[in-house]
Amino acid sequence: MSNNQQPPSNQPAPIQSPTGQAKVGVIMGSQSDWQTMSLGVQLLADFGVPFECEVVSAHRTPDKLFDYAKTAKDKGLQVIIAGAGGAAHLPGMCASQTPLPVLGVPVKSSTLSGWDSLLSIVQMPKGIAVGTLAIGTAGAYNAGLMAIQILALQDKDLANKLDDFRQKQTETILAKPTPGEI
Ligand code: RP5
Repeated sequence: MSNNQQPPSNQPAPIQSPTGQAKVGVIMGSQSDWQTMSLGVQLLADFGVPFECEVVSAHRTPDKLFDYAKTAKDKGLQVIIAGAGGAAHLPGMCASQTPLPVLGVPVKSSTLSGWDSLLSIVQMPKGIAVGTLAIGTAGAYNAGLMAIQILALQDKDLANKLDDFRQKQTETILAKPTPGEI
């Protein structure tokens, strides 16, 4: 949220993490990113993946970002999802301070429709990696999905849930092959 602004009336409520040690850390540059980022967080909750979620700004709270990234692995996180818009340096700077995989979500900005966010996040220099997702809500959702896929490599129950998820998704599409059918 920008200074002196109220949160949007359609701002989603905070999402409760499933109990247990947080495995995914979700950070975003502003309260205003929550509208987008909540889609991925909801997916984590739906899959029963414990997460933690926090506003951390690369530019406005740089010390907090460095502290977050440097301590993330030791406190048990396995994947970080970082969403930001505009001059979106959060994912890259986070990746520079942690060995954990960082998934970057370019939030759709009002001025440049997220092109600024996308290019800021995707053009990482060789040697520090950020896995960049699509602009906006699809990217946020898929960041949650990709985090689940990473965790599922070591978690059979989660892998089974993913198989079910994909099967149901396929069936949903196959069930209505006629364009325009509700
Ligand atoms: C970025 O600036 C944030 O990630 C957000 O997408 C954008 C605008 O932030 P606010 O002005 O809404 O706080 O740092």
